Amino acid sequence: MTTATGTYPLVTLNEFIIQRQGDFPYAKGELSRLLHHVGVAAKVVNEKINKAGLVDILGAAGDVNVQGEDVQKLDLFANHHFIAALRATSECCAIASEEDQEITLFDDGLSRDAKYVFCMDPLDGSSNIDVNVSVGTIFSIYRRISERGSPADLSDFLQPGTHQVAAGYIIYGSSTMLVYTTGKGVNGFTLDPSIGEFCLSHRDIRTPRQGRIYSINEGNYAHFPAGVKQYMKHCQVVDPDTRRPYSSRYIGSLVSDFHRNLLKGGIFMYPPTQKAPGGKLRLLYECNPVAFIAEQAGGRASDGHRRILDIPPESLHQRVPFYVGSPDMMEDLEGFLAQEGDPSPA
Ligand code: P6P
Repeated sequence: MTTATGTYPLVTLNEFIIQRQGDFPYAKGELSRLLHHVGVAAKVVNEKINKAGLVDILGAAGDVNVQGEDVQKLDLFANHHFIAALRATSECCAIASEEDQEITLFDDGLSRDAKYVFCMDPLDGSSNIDVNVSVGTIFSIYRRISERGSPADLSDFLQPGTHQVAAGYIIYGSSTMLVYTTGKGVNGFTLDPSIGEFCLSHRDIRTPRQGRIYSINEGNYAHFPAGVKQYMKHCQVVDPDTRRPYSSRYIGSLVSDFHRNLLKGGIFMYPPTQKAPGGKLRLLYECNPVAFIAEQAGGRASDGHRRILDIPPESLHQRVPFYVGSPDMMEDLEGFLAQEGDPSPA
């Protein structure tokens, strides 16, 4: 049988999770169940996002739709459904979300004793939905460090990115994909709407060492550190031997910009700017999960001076400068940042 994704034997997300459970001899299936429910929530959110353009029919956020339901902003809708799906697993004891100032505790019986905590940006780039630009969900999973059976606390979330047990994103684009890692490589699954399953479409993703794409919001150029400005000029030099000038590609949706560069090779940069002197992107649920995936695919991620995964978080919604992509391009950038004795935060 042939479906939209290909012919049998299709490997669905659930089949893959079960197959790879062997990677963790001591695993009892808790992480597998968590990942399965992430896939379920992703399908629910995907269905809603695909209809987002039908505001006239569905109503805009704040309206009451024809069923008499309050129409939620899609990022609140996504937040609600991912929290509900994770609560249902009883495998997670708390969630940190970009949408909520404080952590959400799951303190009912089984969940209170669960060994994982979950960080997420439920719908990153949601301002792009109105103009039909792809958006994404980004997530990161840690083992709790607080005592099981007691309520989770901030210490469970303020762990360095190296402690992540899994990380991933869903990109709601021309097709909907779920890309994740558990530290044994990166695999991508494309949602096949004809069977309602995420099917393995990108096995063991490896990012090219060198790419020809640089992604940055050039509108902030005046406030970039000198080393970033030098690197941008480096990208724009005409030098056929090094296949420069590179191409500038910037969607303004982290998951979309990162996913394209991951597959094709490239570098994404969000330096300090006048509006965001400490960087704009969030360490816990944007930079750490993306950095984990990048490194697992052979790429690198830093704040310009430190490996992202090594940064000890100080607060739940902490922002950092973020540079991520092909290792050779990251090395070139960091050379310029070092040359300039760049003053951006160490
Ligand atoms: P700017 C979207 O709002 C987001 O958080 C990321 O998805 C994206 O990479 C970045 O902000 C874009 O920021 O300032 O260039 O619009």
